Amino acid sequence: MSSSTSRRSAQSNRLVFRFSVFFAVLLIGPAPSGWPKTYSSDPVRKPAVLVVPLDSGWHFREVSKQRWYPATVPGCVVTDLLSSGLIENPFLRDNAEKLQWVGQTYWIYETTLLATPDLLGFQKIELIFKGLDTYARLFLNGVPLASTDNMFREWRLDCKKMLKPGANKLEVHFASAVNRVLPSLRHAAHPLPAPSDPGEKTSPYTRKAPYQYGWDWAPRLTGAGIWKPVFLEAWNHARIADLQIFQKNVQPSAADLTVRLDVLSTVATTARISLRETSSDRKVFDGPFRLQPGRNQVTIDWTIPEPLLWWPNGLGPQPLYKLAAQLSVDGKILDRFSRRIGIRTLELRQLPDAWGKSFEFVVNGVPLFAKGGNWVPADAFPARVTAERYRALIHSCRDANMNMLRVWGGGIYESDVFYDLCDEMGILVWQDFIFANALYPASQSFFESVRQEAADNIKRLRNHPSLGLWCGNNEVETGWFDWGWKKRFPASFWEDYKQLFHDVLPGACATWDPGRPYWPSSPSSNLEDKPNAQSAGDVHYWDIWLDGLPFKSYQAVVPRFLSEYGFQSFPNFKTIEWFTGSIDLQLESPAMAAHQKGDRGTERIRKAVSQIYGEPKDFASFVYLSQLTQAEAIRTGAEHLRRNRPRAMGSLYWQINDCWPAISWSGIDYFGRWKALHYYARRFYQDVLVSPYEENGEIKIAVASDRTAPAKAVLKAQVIRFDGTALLEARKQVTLAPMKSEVHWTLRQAALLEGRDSRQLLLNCQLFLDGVRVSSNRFLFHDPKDLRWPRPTITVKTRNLGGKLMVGLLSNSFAKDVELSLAGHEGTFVENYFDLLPADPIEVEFRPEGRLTPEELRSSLRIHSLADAIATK
Ligand code: BMA
Repeated sequence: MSSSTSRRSAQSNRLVFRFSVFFAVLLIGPAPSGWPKTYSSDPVRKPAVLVVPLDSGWHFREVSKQRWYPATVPGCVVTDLLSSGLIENPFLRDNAEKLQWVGQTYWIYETTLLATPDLLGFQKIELIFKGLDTYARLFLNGVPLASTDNMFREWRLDCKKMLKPGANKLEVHFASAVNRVLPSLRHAAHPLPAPSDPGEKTSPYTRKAPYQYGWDWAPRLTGAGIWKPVFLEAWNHARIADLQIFQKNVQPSAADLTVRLDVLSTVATTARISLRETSSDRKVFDGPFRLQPGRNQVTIDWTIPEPLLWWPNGLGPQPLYKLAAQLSVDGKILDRFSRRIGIRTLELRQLPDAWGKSFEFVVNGVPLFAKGGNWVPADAFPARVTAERYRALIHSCRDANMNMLRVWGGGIYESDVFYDLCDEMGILVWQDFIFANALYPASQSFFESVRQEAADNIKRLRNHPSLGLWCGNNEVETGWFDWGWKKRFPASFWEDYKQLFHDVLPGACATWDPGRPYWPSSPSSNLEDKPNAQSAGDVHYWDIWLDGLPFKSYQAVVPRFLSEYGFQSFPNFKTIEWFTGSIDLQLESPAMAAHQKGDRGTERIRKAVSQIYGEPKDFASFVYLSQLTQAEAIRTGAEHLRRNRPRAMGSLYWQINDCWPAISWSGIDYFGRWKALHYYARRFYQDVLVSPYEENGEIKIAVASDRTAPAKAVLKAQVIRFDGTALLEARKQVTLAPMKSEVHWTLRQAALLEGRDSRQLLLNCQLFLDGVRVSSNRFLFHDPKDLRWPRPTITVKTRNLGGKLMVGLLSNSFAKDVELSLAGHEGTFVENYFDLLPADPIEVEFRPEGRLTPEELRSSLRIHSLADAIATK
């Protein structure tokens, strides 16, 4: 660093601070007596706050039975029953359907907590439940402590007076979420609609994850449980309750931030706050302030000179700053608290333009084409999703060149680790509030519960740079206008809707997270037009899946931002073998039917497969073709959207992942195995994409660029026979305009094919930057079922390349959708479901789980391509 730079930094580091109106700056007074002599079990994080995790010693029983069984906390009753061998695995065969009694039963969880003299010596002792699913009554030593009714809230309960020295009994009594609501539902004049709830439709009345009631890709397993951590927090005098960082002004020279601390105090005293940015180990602030009993707020200005900006994946790096706060009195540390942030500006830009009104996220002044998909909970039992599983899934999204995930409103507010990983990997999060496909009660108590739920989750998530948008709900506005609710229900229901999604929730956002965009529903145009208007707002487009339209029909729709579109497929064959137990491996078996929750799902897949590919040779071929069909559907949609940048500025397909092993719209199955779709996504989401398509008898070759700088490129187009003979070839120098899509070539199909057998031809398009092929794509002149497929011979070589296991492949004729798999080993191919052109070898890395030699890889490798799966002509 030059001396002038360091001087500049030093100057900006002379921080100006101001306290909020609640404070006066005073000198530090003498320490109050009675500070604990020894501090915390966790000296790094919470020096004077004693945190006692209550994750052990739990057992559970059915309310009407006497026998106890061990329980895991955090966890849930279904997984506890499974661990004790009391039920069969709900994910196998059709077991889930037989387990409905679990959700209709009342359960008791119990543990003993030990109150040591150390603990009891604290002034304040609070019992914290980070999440209870859902209707629970809590007892400490038999005395009622609280009752809960919202899975998404946190509960902090003062329990100091109720604790006795030694053993204390903590009980959690869970009611059945369904049965608790049923009696009142029987008398309702207008039971609330909930078309996606396959049961008694109690779900709108209960603040519990909607998908657990069953969805068109999820089993119905309503359960109950302590699904998030529970612990005691003991403290003296004061603690830091929260820390919020506002980014007021971000410029290349400096970022002006405000740090707001919430400090709870039981005493009037003078304390000292110090703030440090830990990655650069810089002091941000150190000074005294006066505490009053109750809630205190202090605001401190923080300037970061020449800030490193946080970018979404593909646009730049993801530097993070960590701010550590320390609260002390008379040199004794009372509490520590830290938060991580990324410096960036973010705007949801909606401006009138030639097509209506834009809908685009703008990060650090750069309009972002959102590339990603919809995220659903990664398990029917969310407590058992480990950090490793989250990491693998989000890493998979990053690897597929995604920059945005929509946390869909029928699931859960995700765990902290999810947002941490999104921060680290540059994935922006479109966060729905958890309301989906239903209308909701309008009582003041319901609104109050939602307000609390919003406060808890907004406060928990608001410092994450990945958090891009709060959205009121999934498809509730659509339900009102397009699913007949407007006709069926009193107009007052619409007023209730507006109160919740146009008042309560945006109000909560304005209070606790001003500055972050709020969007009332997905899809919506914010009531300026009907939901799903193509001129403004976001759209869910489902006609291709629901009406069986040809995939090309995507080209007739140009939304401003497509936040849902999808197509189902079967999961990886190994996954199917797992859930069926390899018994009855065929389309219509009971196990298979139990794992297909979509309306006529398999029928729709089968129809599309036969329209595009013809008849599969066998069941395994059908599974493979179902994945190609799905991948091709979404590829067609995604490429079309990208070709329409900047009119269309987002592609979030339905859906990224699964909550159990199933036939669904996911691109990654429950076990984390990538389907063909996810491999395709990696290609159709790369920052520069060549995309050939047909329109009115013309073949157009477009290039979409998400790069922020222009680039000179070479575009190469060839008409090739499947045996490798090149019939036509042309090259063109093109300039790729930044953040734009353009057609660079228009060819008349008839002229191109004249006198040739188009059933054995393909158009191969390649794009080179500085001599390197950055994108390639092919166009076929017919559906694959009508083509004349040769049977390719693929030569394989495996080797160890600097510690990486590589598979080299060369084909003697066009091999479409080459699928690599391994018998008897687990691992991931970095590329898969790709096309091999004759004389164009490729090398693919394989990342094994465990050790594997190149020879073992070679001998267990299975290679298939399209010609192996269909009857060739
Ligand atoms: C979308 C979603 C979900 C559903 C999916 C597939 O509209 O919002 O409700 O699972 O369709 O049908």
